Amino acid sequence: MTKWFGEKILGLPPVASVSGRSVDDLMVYVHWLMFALFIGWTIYFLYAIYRFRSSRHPKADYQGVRGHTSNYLELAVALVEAVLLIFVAMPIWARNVSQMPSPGESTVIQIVAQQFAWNVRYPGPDGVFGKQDMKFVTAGNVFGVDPSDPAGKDDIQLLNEIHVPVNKPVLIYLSSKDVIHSLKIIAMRVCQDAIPGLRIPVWFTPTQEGVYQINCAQLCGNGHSAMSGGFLTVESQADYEKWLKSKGGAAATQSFE
Ligand SMILES: [Cu+2]
Repeated sequence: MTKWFGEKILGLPPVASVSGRSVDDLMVYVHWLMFALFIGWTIYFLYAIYRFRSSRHPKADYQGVRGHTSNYLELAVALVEAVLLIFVAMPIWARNVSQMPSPGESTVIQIVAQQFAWNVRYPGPDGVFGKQDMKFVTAGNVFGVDPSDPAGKDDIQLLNEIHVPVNKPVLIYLSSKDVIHSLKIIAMRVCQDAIPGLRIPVWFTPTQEGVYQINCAQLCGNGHSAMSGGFLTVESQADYEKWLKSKGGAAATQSFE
């Protein structure tokens, strides 16, 4: 019922991650509450038009309402809102920030946003990211990779292109090179600000293969809309490995040396 309401009535976009369903559930609950309020207010509006019509009340009553029903109704609405916030919204958030998957069981990716693209970095075949330091950051080395660290030699750096295997947690370390951007992948129900100087972890577990658009959810400059040129491809483990291998070859030409 919740799923049907979300998809058919609210028109929520397809969800393709494990935690995405609970985000949709919350949106559906909030809309149910709003629907109940809409019905309630409409009934009250029509009742007030009829009850206080001018033929029955030629002179205004300056004292107004005397009962406490409206107070109780207000209180009931606030109570439902509190329940949604404390027992639905907060647990979703708590799960997302406190139950991060370990890097060992995840596809680990670094992303540095910039005006107006997404820099993506994989640890390469050895599974280890090369050392990074602010002092190495240049226009061509946005991740500040230490050129002397052998672990960084096979790292793969890409633009606007993320591939991940399906049904495995994806752990992204997100940052920004210039201004505040926001990594938004609607199908994964993920949205996280990318802030210069901070490395913020964000994670999701994709459940459906496909190609999903990435958006920037902060108005970051005049080319802001170009950041929707980023795509997330969710594929089988075999396809992912094949893709990674093909990029591994290309990585040599993108070496920072
Ligand atoms: Cu942006």
